[in-house]
Amino acid sequence: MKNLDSKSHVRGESVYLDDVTLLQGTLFACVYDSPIAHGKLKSVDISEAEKAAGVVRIITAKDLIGENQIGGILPDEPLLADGEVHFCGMPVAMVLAETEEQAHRAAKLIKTEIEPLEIITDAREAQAKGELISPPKQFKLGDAENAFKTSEHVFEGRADVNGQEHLYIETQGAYAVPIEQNGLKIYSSTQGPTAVQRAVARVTALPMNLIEVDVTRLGGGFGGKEDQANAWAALCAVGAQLTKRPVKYALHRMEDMRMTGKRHPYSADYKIGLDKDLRIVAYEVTFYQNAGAACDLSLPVLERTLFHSTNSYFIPNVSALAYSCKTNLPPNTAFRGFGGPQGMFVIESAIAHAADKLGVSKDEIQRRNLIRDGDEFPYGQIAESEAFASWTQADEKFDFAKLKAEAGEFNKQNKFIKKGVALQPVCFGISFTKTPMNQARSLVHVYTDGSVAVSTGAVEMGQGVNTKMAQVAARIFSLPVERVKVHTTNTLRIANTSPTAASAAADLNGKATEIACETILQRLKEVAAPLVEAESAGDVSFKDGFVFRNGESTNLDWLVLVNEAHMQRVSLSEHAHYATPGIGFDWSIAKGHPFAYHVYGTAIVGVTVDCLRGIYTLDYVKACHDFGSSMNTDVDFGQIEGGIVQGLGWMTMEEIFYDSQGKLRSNALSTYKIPDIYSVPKEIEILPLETMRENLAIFNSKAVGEPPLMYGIGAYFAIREAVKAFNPENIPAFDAPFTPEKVLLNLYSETVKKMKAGNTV
Ligand code: MTE
Ligand code: LUZ
Ligand code: MOS
Repeated sequence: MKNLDSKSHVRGESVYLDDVTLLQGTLFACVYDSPIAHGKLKSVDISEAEKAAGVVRIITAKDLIGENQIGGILPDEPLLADGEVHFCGMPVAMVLAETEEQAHRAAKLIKTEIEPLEIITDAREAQAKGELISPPKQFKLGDAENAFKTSEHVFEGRADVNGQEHLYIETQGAYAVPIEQNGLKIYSSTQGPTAVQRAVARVTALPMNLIEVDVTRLGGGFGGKEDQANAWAALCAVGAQLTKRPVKYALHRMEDMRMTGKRHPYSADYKIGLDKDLRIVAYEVTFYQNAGAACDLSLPVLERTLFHSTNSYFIPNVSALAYSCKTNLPPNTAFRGFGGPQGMFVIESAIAHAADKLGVSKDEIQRRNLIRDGDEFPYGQIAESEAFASWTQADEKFDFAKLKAEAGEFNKQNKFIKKGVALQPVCFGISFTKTPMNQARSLVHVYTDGSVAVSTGAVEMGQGVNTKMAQVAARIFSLPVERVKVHTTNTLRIANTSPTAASAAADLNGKATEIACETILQRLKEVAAPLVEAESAGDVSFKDGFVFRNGESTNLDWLVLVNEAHMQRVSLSEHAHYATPGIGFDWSIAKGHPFAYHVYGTAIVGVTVDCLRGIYTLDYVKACHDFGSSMNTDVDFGQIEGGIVQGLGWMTMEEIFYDSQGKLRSNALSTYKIPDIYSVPKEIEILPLETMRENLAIFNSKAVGEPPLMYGIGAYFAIREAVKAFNPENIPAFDAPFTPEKVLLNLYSETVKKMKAGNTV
């Protein structure tokens, strides 16, 4: 089963925001954003810009009819700066002009007077100064403090992990069109149509029922459009409201990189205690999350860092504390993994630290501590663990000992080229950690020609969710998938949607679609029963477009039956609702059962480091991954490969760099490098985990969007192994990404130290 979008993608026929036909009279927007990271906004001078060719209107905070506020979780994020600027790239004013070029030209003519205030870019500095988004959060299991006292080995250290630019191919953007009664129709490149609808309602003071948000598909979101599509839609909406003309804004790449938030950088202090059998008996960790200048999604991201702070390991005594630190950077946001990867990087660092000091291999400690059935996560949920199964099946298939021995042998033979190998287990919880978000709806129509139209709350962003939705309907109706069309995500058809996020879109919307289709099918069975002389609807079933009675085929086909139902005035439409059962979390005690299930897997990552130049190649990623039972192996393998490569990029070459003034220096594709076809692993091999366990996934097909990204963490530790193999005196600090520059400095860290001390070497 191919991704249904593949043909129209290749032909360039798929419709993205920029393909929406523009109406006559459309204006184009361009934002003037703050050149200063923190300061008092003394004045905004738009006089020159107003006179520029094609300019129709310039909008600042004071023009807004509604509230100047787009903060979804905390009201701390003005749409347009008012009185103060909090980060470089913060929108201050918006130019509306007849053409895009004119809007951009005029924006350059805006002048501001900003009285500088102290700029903080570092999370630890923010925490020390009391600049927090909200009070810290904590998870506790057992008694870590006491457990350290009796631990055989205790190690303490620090780990740092940088952010990541989403670099969706399609940049952020929106198109707002005025409709009747001062309403607005918004086309938005968003993962959260309802979030956009709410933000637009707030800044325009319109009721939500006058705002229609429509999403065709995204050229990638990766979390970057879970919340941060709101600003651009809100700006277009305000422009359309004030000018009564349609307004379009699609950001240029450098605007997008400069003005939008990214994955959160974290710094952490850890303390790990082991017994004589290498069992981790205690773990204490403090996270400093760099939230940027506003909350955005930082708090739920921080929570997921806590949820995944022990990754796939069972540790009986845990104390994890997390600070969301307010800095003068663009507000950081959701990014595939949602804080989980950062939490996992820190426990992996702690384990690597212990392994270094104890002279054992890191995977020995990893393996001995894998979580098992019945073990408790620090947040109270009891594991139904596939950690050990995925580890063993991966080992049987890929032979860890052999791969490690080969690398060791190679390293003996080669002085300046070294290989490194690392194992990376992953455990990721599926469900929004905020329980009420785990709901979805689906609207299914069967038309009288027998074709089927499906609308759900899921947004297609390349992950193939539309294909999966079509498969659900086709499977329940037993029709060819070509008879089903999945339509745009639209707030008039599906209201109050959760964003397409948390890897849960296929499960939540798929289950709603399943319910809607089953309901229609039940009605059809009741219509069919007398027609095929069945005793009851229960004796009727469907296969390949025909009605079956007690398992035997009849002449009654789908088309005739559908029309018969319509003649009998039986509804051929259904709007169904699904809410994940059995989940919940009590923040007052930080315990509960937040996840419908976990996804597990184990990867082995191999790299080769050129120890003269510091450059490396990623040789292979081999993983045993828990799909449950995949409903679309093409799509799911694509998700795994994409997730792995994105994780590798985060851990190796992608380096976001803000200077001390809070200016983004890695602000273009010339200075920010993501994996290309030459840098991806030569080999990615995925083995589906064999398991018969039931789960809450749609058709038992487990969520696949985010978990594979975390296999990428293995690359960091594989490179580290190679660096140590070159010179065992080099003990690299835990500081991701491991860029070639950092590798080089680490390979020669002793030399660098001597040079710094003024010695000749
Ligand atoms: N795959 C593609 N091609 N493009 C994307 O933007 N986003 C990822 C993942 N895979 C993304 C992707 C993220 S962050 C999430 S949460 C999931 O897809 C969301 O989709 P799902 O819930 O349908 O898995
Ligand atoms: N978004 C969100 C997410 O709002 N809550 C979550 O728990 C989550 N998890 C992963 C990715 N996005
Ligand atoms: Mo994904 S970070 O949940 O959009």
